[in-house]
Amino acid sequence: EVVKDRNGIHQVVLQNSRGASARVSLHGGQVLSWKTDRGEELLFISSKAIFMPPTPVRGGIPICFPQFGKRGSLEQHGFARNKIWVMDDHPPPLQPSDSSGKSFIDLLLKPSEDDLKIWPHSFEFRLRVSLSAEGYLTLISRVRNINCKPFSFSIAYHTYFSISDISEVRIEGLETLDYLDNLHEKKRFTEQGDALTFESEVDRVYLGSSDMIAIFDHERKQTFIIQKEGLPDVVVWNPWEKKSKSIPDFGDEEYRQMLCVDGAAIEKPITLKPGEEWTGRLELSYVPSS
Ligand code: TA6
Repeated sequence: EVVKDRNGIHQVVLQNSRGASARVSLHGGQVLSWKTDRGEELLFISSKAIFMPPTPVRGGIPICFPQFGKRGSLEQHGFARNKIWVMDDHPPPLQPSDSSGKSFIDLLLKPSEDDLKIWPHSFEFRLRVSLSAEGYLTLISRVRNINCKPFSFSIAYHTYFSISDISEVRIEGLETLDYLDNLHEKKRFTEQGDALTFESEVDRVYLGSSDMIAIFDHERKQTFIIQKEGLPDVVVWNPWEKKSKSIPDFGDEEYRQMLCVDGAAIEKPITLKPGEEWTGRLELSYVPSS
């Protein structure tokens, strides 16, 4: 179902037979909502989010492409999340498992003449967002080099999970990994803990992670499971109180109700030769946990 938001931007609502739903905006190809069959919202959206292109909405799952972070002439986290995507009526076939029993939408982003001026690489970015019968959310990205010289990109699904309180959550699956710490000039450290818990601002890129990460929310008695392919790194970010107060579209205390854990490919950018295509898959699910 296609609806329009308050600024006339098209959003696509996906629904499964049990009443679970997801909402994807053509602005940025950004997932803005993912709800359980009981209508519980699983993603964080800031109460001060700005729904006015080209500003990316604070929350949901912005797609950082063609770069993560700030480097060179591209804006922070690249331009894909600031652009209007289009519905892709002729998506090349995916594996049957990517469609069977799922409600899905295919979106497409191609560079405009202006984009090519700041990032001179002809690409097609096809995004499939799907909701399974169990209510799991899958994002499949396919980036193709359209017969131009080889180019490299980094990518992150900047996922804002809604949590009960930051003191109640722990992440498992990042133990013993190296990470680049954005709070210490991106220096490399090694994770010592047996699970990641939060007492202050965290802004890290964990490197070479396994393909399954779990976020336990003790109060909600629920665990988010992140399963990924082609996305070797994991960004973990909570701005904490001081930083979130300096971000205009972040409410003062909201940092307690969110945690970004992003499937990403950052340390080793992906290089595509002419005609080559890269695929990255992210599946988000949730299970009751004791
Ligand atoms: O999550 C890592 C990070 O780069 C943080 O440093 C912070 O800047 C965050 O992304 C949000 O970036 P944004 O451009 O969406 O405000």
